[in-house]
Amino acid sequence: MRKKPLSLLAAALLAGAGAAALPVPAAAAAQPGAVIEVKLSSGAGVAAVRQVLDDREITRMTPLFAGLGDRLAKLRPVGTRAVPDLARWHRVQLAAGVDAEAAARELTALPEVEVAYQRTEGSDAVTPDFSGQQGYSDPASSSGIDADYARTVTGGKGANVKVVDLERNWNPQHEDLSKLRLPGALIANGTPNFTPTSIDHGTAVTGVVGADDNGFGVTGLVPEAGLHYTNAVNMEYGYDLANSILTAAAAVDVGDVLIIEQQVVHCGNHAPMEVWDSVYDAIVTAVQSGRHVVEAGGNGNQSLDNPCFGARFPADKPDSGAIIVGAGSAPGCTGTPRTKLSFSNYGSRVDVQGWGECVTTTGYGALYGTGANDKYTAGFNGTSSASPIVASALASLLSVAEANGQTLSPAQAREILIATGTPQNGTLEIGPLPNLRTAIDHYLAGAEFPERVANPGTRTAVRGQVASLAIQAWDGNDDTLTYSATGLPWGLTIAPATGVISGTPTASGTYTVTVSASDGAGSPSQTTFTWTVSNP
Ligand SMILES: [Ca+2]
Ligand SMILES: [Ca+2]
Ligand SMILES: [Ca+2]
Repeated sequence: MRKKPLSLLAAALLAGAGAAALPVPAAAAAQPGAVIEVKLSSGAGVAAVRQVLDDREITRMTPLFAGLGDRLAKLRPVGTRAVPDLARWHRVQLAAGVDAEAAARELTALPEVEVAYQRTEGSDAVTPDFSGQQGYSDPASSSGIDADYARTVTGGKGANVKVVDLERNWNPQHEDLSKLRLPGALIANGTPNFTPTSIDHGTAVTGVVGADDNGFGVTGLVPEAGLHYTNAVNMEYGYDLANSILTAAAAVDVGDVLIIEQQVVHCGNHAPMEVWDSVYDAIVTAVQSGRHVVEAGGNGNQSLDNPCFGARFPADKPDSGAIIVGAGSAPGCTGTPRTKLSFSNYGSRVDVQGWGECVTTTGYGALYGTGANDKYTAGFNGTSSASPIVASALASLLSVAEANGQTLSPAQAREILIATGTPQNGTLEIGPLPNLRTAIDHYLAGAEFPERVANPGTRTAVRGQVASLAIQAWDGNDDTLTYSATGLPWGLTIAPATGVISGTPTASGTYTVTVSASDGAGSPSQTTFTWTVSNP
């Protein structure tokens, strides 16, 4: 840290007694008054100005164009049209405290004055404020996540959490993304190899989360959150997302948030990245260590309940713990708000939705842009635009909880967002839209949140052969859950404390099984599935 220079006053005192009288420090001088530009009437003299303003009110009065001197002569008119008489213009510097508006009005009223007005200053062409177009921040009644409300709650701007965006490229030089320029913003996975064509994508995602709250451009939903980015591609190994996840998770703390902004083709179209086994294991590792993972649901218009993805998504493995995000329609864009957009993946594994269209943020440039670093769009879309909206809602909730001395677990936070969200429209499942007002208010009030049990999908077993299935359920309070089941195949039982069904089926047939998980409050959560036991 640099030493603060001595003030003039202190320096003069140190020079010793007998030094010359101190000049008035600049800071103590009066603020300058306003400037009025006056154009006198033809033939009138400056004495007219003195009819309105006396010497105490005027600091200085000079001809406005006097400084040009002989150069004005070079601007000889070439036509016959009358030219302005520039000599009639004067610049009046008012003393501090003089009412410029009143002075200009009185001057204008004089017959000797043609026009008089207070000089205003022009400004650089700066980016307009587009925050009014960020409808996703609006209250739930307008199909937003109500970050507007969250900003009024201690911690609600995200100050207590970090958010890491995992993808291919960003523009850290963007005028509205100063946080990407902070030391440590890049959490590098190896030597980054940024994909040039992806620069707008990461710029748009990070803008939704953390664009500067500075009066121009856009404002991030959690503008006080730590904003970081991790490259999915590196010089050493090429595409390396699984390592990106673990690198980012290790660089942040328990209770922080990762966003996976990538998708991969599986079962014929785009799917969430966790269908890739190494990515799944990386996600599970991150979530089990208390990091929250938000994962784009993918733009494949596929049901994740399709058996191609396994009896349950993905590949019949347990729920990874990531929050999988679907893309819902935005109000005033293409359809009924909060319905599945045509391209969005859907199904029971999709937890919550965000706006998948008409998202105003940094990057691209169709809304505004004079150069590479001041581009904005009003049309960011896909599960790519939905995910940072959900991640921001999550970060805000987590940060409010931290402000109250509590670190929410990934399961707990996911359940709160689901339980308090604004229900979706339409029947193809993309989950509710987070509603921060309800989530935060209920959390702060110590509300009871429900448990939720996942459907394990259609099961098969063979008579006489050992079978096992772990039922998964979660609770917004992290309450201890008790499991029970009806309709199990003969020979199978469920462990009340763990939800593990096990045993050896003794009779073939098709069984309709209903499992329940209860947190002891209200009614239990139930799900029903078919279990077919075949003969060996
Ligand atoms: Ca801004
Ligand atoms: Ca509960
Ligand atoms: Ca319950």
